[in-house]
Amino acid sequence: MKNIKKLVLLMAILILALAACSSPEVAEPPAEEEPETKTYEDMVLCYPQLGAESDWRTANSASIKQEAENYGIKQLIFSDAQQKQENQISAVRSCIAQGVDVIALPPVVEDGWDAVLTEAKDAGIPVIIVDRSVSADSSLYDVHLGSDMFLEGQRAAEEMNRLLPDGGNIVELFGTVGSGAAEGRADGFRDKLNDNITILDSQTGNFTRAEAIPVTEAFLKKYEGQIDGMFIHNDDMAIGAIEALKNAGIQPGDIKIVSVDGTRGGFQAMIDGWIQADVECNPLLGPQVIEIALKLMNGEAVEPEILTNETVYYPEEAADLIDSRQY
Ligand code: GZL
Repeated sequence: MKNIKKLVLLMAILILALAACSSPEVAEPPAEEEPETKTYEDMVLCYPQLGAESDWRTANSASIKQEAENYGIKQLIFSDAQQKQENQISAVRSCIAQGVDVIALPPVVEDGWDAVLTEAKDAGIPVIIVDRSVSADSSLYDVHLGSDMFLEGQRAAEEMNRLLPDGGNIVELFGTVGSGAAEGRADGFRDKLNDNITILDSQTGNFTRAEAIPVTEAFLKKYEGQIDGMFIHNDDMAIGAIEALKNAGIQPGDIKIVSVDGTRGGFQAMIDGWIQADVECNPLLGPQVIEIALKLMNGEAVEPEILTNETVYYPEEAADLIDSRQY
């Protein structure tokens, strides 16, 4: 009898074990579909360029166009706003309407971007602020990639202090009024300028050669014989100023010039003895813009502020370096 009970118990355990093993697989819930990783070939990039006012800008535009080709992006929507903010804003709105993947905006001035940046944000389009900065809240864009303009101004002042160790009078050729580049350089310059150097006057030449000529002529007339140095916010205006200095019979080095950008034209002016120091401002931002854009397309984290490492160039090295300059 006992053996029968043992057999029945054993058979019951066996049946239960088989039942557990043979239970139908419980279908796993389908894994959430991972979004496909975007590639450069998917990218439609909007670059509403501010203008074509300088050799720096020309090099910046060329860098964006060349790298868009090198990386093989699907489409670059490039436009030239001729230094007018309203044209840039219209170009950004057109890109939003086209549903581009990323907008890379090089703002002509700092203010006036909140509305259109909000529209891009509401449309879910990431924005990279390129080169100059904006005053809009950083929540309205994803990244700022460019130069530290305040530091560039500080470096320019340190060079002017070195060039005028006993002090003196200078004038300033200001870039585009309200632009992050000009305002930052001017503030940084004043932050480090020695007290024994006086800024007699500051007028805008709007970053162009043509507009720098009459401004310099007016300086020479108003402050005849008083000007020891000039702080000029970019090489294009410096080249315009030099033309006016030549026409006034002034010789290279009579007035100490500190300029910004480090373009080939600036290097030539250093070789010719007109510019005594050229603070670098690098326009070749194409690779970084496109690489950052792809990260934003794929929702990857990107540093909110990416500043370019820059230096100062001097006449002593200009002749050796000029042939290797990329802009
Ligand atoms: C600076 C850039 C400035 C250059 C000028 O990053 O915005 O604009 O210094 C250019 O040459 O016109």
